[in-house]
Amino acid sequence: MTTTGEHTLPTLGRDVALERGMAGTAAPSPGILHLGYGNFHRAHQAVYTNAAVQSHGGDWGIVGVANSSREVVYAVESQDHLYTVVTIAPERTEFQVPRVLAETLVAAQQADRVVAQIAAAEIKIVTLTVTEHGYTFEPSTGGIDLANPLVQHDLQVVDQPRTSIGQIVRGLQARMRASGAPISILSCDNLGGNGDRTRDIVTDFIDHLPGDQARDLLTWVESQVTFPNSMVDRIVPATNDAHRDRVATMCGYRDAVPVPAEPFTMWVIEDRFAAGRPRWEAGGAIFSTEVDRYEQMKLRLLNGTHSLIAYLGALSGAETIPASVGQAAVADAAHRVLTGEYLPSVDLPGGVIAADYERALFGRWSNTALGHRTSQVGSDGSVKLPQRVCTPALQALGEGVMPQHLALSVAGYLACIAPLDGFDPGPHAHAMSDPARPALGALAARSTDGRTMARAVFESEEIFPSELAAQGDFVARVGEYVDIISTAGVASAIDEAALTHQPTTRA
Ligand code: CS2
Repeated sequence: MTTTGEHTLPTLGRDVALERGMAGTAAPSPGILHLGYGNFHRAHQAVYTNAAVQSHGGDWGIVGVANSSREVVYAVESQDHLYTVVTIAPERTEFQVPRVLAETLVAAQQADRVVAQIAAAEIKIVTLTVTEHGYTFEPSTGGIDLANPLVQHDLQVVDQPRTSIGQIVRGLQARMRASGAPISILSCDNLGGNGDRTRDIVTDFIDHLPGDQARDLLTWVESQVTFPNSMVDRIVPATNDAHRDRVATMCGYRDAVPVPAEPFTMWVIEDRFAAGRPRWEAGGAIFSTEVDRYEQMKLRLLNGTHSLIAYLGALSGAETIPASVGQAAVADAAHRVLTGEYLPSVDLPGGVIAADYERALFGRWSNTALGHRTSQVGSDGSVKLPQRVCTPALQALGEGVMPQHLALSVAGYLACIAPLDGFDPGPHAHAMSDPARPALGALAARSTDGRTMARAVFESEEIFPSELAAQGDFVARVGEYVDIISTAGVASAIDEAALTHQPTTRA
């Protein structure tokens, strides 16, 4: 019991659920293991799985595996595996309690249990939201990152794998030896061709296993494991006290870990499941053979433009995405990058009309009630931006057009994460986390101006692939924008991009 103001509120759990007449409070037996148990999964896949189980039944309970943080896991455990999804539209808020979480684990402490669960025949699908850098891949080859010490650990040591890919492979190895039952690995991260990419990283990891471990395992994986591609979409901010208070006030119970989310939600999946799947259609999932088109559209038009809005916003003092896109100049830059530089590189799925999709995106980004922070979208740019920017930039450059706003996006990122000496990008940029911060900071400290710094960043090939580094004019333009941002301010850089903007034509 917790006391808020005059009221003593119960904490969410089985008793509260029963009292409120929530049908079937017990989760079904586990059929899915999810790696990366965080807010996105809890407001997306868990909600679809809940809808599937509520309307069609099935043993599709979820084993939620957090990577290293115990915080959410402890909280949901103490709430009988229940939590609230708070759907926030500007004009209304809705609450839902999914009942599909069967068990929770923390990989950093229970990796053997994770492996054992992946090996267990009742688990039929392993799903992942481990974010881009959780795939431990080497950007230039797309294969496993052999320079990563955790990967090396997992290749050499069988027990307690420390990377998600290591846990999957050790789980598959044990499964092959135990039942040999087929299974699917379903990536739900914002990576182009996420299923194919996961398969390539997994098989490359297996290839590098010492001794003769690879041979039988590769053949078994090829015949018994599928890696469907999927496109996931729902804006899910981080939880804060305002969300907890809203649940307390509106629902009459305390939930330490509610998940805020926008009303829009979309999941497009390739229907290639080796051992069955929940009827996710019940939650609105679309099974399609055009997943690649949906992915490309979402990754570039939504995520790519989102990055620009985040960096320009943070640099102009905007704490949230709606505050950023509420500035006319940022909205104009976002329209230009979306229609002029991203859209020409996208093959839209059948039936999608670009103008409608764009209008819907601006509506979603303008959801002020959601409070999605620029620092959240701007975090991890070193692994997000290459997925978003490279192909469209190379396409435009191939046609002799300088993609001004793609260069501005990269410059905005560099100015936020690795500011030149004497430039303060402000609190929202400081709040962005990025694994490349130390390395980029060192490059910035050695650079006298933006052009030198951009050259050093691209030459290092730590973030962007060599094809883009070879585009000298693009690299120089990124550097010029860094200089304009650092000396004249972000508003001048936005003006400069608008003045020089030339849309790419369709290839
Ligand atoms: C965002 C995404 O943080 C980011 O990079 O662009 O998390 C975005 O909100 C989701 O992909 C929406 O589906």
